[in-house]
Amino acid sequence: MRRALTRGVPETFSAALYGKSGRRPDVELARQQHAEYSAALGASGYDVTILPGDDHHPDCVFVEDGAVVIGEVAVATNPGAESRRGEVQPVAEALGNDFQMEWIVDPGTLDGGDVLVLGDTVYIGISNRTNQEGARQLGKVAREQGFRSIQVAVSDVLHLKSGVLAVNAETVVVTSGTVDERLFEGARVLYEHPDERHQFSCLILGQGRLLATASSPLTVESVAALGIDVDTIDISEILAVDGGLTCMSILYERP
Ligand code: CIR
Repeated sequence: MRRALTRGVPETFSAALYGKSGRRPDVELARQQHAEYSAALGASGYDVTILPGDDHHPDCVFVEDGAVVIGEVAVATNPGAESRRGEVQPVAEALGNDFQMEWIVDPGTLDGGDVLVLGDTVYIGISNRTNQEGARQLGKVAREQGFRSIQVAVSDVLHLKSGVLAVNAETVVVTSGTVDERLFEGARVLYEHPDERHQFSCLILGQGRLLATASSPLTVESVAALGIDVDTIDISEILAVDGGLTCMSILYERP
């Protein structure tokens, strides 16, 4: 069965962290957009579990940052932002029903948004949130699960997946200047259209389908030209606080 873990938008979402190009989001609109997102996952055949939002953690909707599934294990993270550490436990408990759990521990820090799995490679971003020790701990788990791991320096954006996202098993879309795309050897590299910088985000839904941001039509056009079936969704309030489409869920498959 294909499962999706998501988490509701808390009342305090307008206090979510955001960087230099961000702004305070509208909570009601974010809730509508999150409901549409969860509905899109359900319509694609996922069994969706929505954990309740936690008003003490404005960023809790970004459930991807709390845990990473690699092979047969789920790794609970140690988020780089102190204010987000308390988000991890409920996510780990939910995944603990389906997976053996591992943990990233101090002095290692790691956010799930810094982890991109492509084929048998786990790319781990070194960012303001994920440090080398966190990447080392995750790399060890990845190797034990039969993957290789590669560290990627991330500039100008919050996470690795703010700068590079997979649109299928062999293609990535890169925001120029955020990562060294030569590290993705073997993958086809497309670029986010320069007029849509930091607007493109996507989530592979499986069965040849992709969910992508409505705010990046030119980039979506270049992805669709590869023969990928793309549905679009408006997530303006999520993008406002440096979120994207991968960050609102953890997708996995269990028998
Ligand atoms: C943060 O700054 O931590 C949140 N406002 C956004 C996190 C987005 N996470 C992700 O893309 N994996």
